[in-house]
Amino acid sequence: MSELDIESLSKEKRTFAPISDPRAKAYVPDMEAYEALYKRADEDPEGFWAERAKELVTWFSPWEKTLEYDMHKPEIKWFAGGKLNVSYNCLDRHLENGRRNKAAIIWQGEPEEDVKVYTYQMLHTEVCRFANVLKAKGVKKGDRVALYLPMIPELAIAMLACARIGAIHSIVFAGFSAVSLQNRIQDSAAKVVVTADAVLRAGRTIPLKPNADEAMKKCPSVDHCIVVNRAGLEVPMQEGRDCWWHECTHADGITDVCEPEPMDAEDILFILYTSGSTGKPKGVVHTTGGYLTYAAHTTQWVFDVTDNDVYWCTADVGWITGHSYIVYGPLCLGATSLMFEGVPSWPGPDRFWQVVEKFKVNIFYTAPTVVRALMREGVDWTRKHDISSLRLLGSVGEPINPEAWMWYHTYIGAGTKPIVDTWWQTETGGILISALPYATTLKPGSATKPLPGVDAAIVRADGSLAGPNEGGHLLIRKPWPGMLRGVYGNPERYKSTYFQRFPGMYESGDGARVDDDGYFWIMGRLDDVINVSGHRMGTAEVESALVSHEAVAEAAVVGMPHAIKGESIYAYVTLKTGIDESEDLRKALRAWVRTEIGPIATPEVIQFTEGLPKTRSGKIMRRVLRKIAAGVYDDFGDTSTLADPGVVQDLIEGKKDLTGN
Ligand code: 6R9
Repeated sequence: MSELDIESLSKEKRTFAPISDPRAKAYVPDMEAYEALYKRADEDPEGFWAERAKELVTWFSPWEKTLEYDMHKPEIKWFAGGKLNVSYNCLDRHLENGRRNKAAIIWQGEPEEDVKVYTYQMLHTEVCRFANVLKAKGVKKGDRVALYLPMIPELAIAMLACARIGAIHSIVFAGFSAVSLQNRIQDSAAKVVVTADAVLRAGRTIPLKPNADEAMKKCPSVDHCIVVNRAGLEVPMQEGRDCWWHECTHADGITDVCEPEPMDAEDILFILYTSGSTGKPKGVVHTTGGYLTYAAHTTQWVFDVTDNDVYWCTADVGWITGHSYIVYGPLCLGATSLMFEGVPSWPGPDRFWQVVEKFKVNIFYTAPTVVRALMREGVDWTRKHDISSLRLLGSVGEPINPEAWMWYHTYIGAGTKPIVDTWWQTETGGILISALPYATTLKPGSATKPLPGVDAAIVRADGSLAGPNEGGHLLIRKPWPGMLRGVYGNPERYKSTYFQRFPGMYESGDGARVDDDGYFWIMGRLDDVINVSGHRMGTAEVESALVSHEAVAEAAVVGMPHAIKGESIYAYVTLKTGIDESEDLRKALRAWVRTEIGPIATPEVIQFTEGLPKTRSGKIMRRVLRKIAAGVYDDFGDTSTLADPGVVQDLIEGKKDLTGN
């Protein structure tokens, strides 16, 4: 890795000092407090986490040992021997502590008039009922239950019902295909599938049950399928296997009384499949005590969620962000979590701000791709609504380029509200690197600093520590409670993916550098780094430069094979609405990147495109872009997770028009 060019790539110099907490209630009120907590957690991690676990979680019986670990093996145990139940912590205890009639979940369906509010008491009742249904279907502690549902309250209810009886949920995002669902059910040998007749999305009704039917044909482990009636569609129900949610929850003998199962801290809470750089998706395993502690802890410190807040995380519960920051973290704290079924662009690009205004949302957590999409539509849409209730903004999923950050800060945050750019992964269970809202000076595009208790380091390929501003592998050197405990059914892959290359440390797969102030700058997945004439460059940084041009809405950059340079830069660029493609603009953009970053970053090819191949969670499928850039038009691998598979053909046509092959 060449250190110099990475240093020269860091152009961003703006800083934003923290505002003081208007309510003077912040958990980490200033930088001094952060430093003290960081030191404390570093010197005595067991003491620090034991304190947090006792404060945030109600335990049926105490643990024997706070932490036992060997990151070489790897084997990690937090709070082993301690007994607790996640659903008890998210529900029952709030019935006694004054929150019984508080809104736990405010659900806004895609149609404006579809709103449901579940108080903690109401949610408790529904969870107990559904837990009893699962039991009646023969589900026992340790059995797997696949949840293939849209963003409806039943999804949260089913998760908590599994947790209540000790069943392991495996949520499969409803945008996944039948084959993807089938693979995931097979890998975990799920006994029960919970699904819905359809998904409502951008005004359309998309049947879902047929996918589940198709998948279940090849899943002998499945005995039962429970179907939520979301859209009133006619669906074929298989006698003996399928039943309607609204019928089985009110069948004879199903009561709303269900004792929570005492679970060991290290019993599995859930499996969530995530894609690696190669091969089939991995079933990331999270356990009970450490995960819950970590989700609640980070929700409290990073989002500063307090009792009176309306907190909205716009992720889908099908991803880890929804698990930790729509359901488990907020509900463990007794907060009010807004769950939204719709999309940001329908019926208009102001839908999010309309929802913020309607419920007076205080804390708002979304993804950079959303920010860029809304930025592209222009600021007038945000001005249609009173969004002054917002006091804290968050970002997750990919590096947020400084231009998008500035837009978010200026137009959504009124130039004053803190933005927490949170770096973490499915595997980490919760946020590892992030600003703390009232303590950290912000730098647009930097996730800032590791949270207390997170020992993050940047190392070179040979394992030695990288210096300031030198890009390298982002590793975590000590265990934290939320970390994954395995790859389901595949201990070998668990070890080889995360703990082998740098023995004794967790390898995130991301590249990053730390600047002179100790701020972390995530450069993206290491496989997204381009090597031009031996110069290594983060695709994110080139994209960021492109997007900072006034004509550009979005950009994706990949490496393409080059006879002399090894690799050169290929940029896919989406222009803002109303801007025309032209050769002059192409030249202007190349010049722009040259002046923003330097000649080595000049794109060899710029292809204008209407859209980029994005997964439904908003991640750009770079693998596909790399192939097209290289002129390889087949063998794209699994593209079933693309939101709009048609984009691929458009890109191929565009490439051929541009380069003639
Ligand atoms: C939570 C989540 C994980 C990957 C991760 C990294 C990227 C996430 C980021 C970020 C820069 C941030 N990523 N947050 N990159 N800044 N704030 O997204 O989990 O779906 O497993 O993705 O996303 O590359 O390695 P997951």
